[in-house]
Amino acid sequence: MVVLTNPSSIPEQLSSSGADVIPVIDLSNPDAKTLLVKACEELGFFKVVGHGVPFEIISRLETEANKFFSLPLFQKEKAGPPDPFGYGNRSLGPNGDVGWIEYLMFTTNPDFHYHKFESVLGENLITFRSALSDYLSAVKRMACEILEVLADGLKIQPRNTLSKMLMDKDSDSVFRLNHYPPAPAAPAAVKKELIGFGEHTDPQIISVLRSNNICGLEISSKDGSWISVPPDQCSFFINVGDSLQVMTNGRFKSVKHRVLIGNSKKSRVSMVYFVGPPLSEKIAPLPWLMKEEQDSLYNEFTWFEYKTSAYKSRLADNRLCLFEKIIII
Ligand code: GA4
Repeated sequence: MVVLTNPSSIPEQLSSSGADVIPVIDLSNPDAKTLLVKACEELGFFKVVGHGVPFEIISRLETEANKFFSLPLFQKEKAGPPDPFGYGNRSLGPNGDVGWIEYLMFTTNPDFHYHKFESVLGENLITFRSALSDYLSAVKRMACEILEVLADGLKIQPRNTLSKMLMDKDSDSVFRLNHYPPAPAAPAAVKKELIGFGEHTDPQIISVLRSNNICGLEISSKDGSWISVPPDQCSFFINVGDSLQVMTNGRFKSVKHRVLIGNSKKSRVSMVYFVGPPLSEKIAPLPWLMKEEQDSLYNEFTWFEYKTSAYKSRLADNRLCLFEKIIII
């Protein structure tokens, strides 16, 4: 199936290279806290270097992902359909969205039962699980550090105010392995706008993305133009999600992003850790960030309520507007 954008919208969708505009933050830099806050306010997106995650851990999981995605379709389908965990192909979410993608979704809960994968992976399940679990632990540690440095930058105390939602045993974080196959043979003009993952914002707190060196990710800038993100297989990219936008009362921007399939003959493989709070967590502006008499822009809700509402929406919908306060002047 070929997924095309509406041709009439192509002129506004031209993208520019983000090489100069995407902040690159070294976590070991003493100024990291100030730079993180600035990046979250201005773009809602940044690249992390000096993160301390060994490349060996990343490449082991990439190898396992490649092995899985190169299996015949009928085998992979045994691990699907996603409920929302498991294998998915073309279809994204429960409401009719599609993309040029296949993927695996997992909870990050270490007790996750892999029975859906047993018959597909056979003996390789042990290697797969070990690569996945090492990756999740390393990235969780890094995400925790980022959230603590962010809390420092925002002058929030204690510094685990944000990270405790990730470290909580009931944290509702999820992980996805995406495989974007090369575009099918088609005239160049058609291939140009093949959508891998349509535009959307992430509902969670932050998302931690790593991909191989194939381009395709684009983020939306303040003026609505698309910025293409030069891939970097050694770094992580972080985007602000809807929940962090609410917790900062709109100061941080939940960044709209999408994946387009270019002309590469190679697949794009990405791994995304979506940092989610426990289901019962109240998502509301953090009191430290509210000036006297400042009103919340949002009605209070729990992560469970937001997630439930998100799963009823289409990918490109603005999910936060349902929770915005109507202010009568
Ligand atoms: C977007 C961010 C994450 O990939 C995700 C996606 C989820 C899914 O693929 O099941 C959703 C999408 C995402 C938001 C709206 C709903 C749910 C697909 C969709 C159409 C795993 C998530 O948490 O929300």
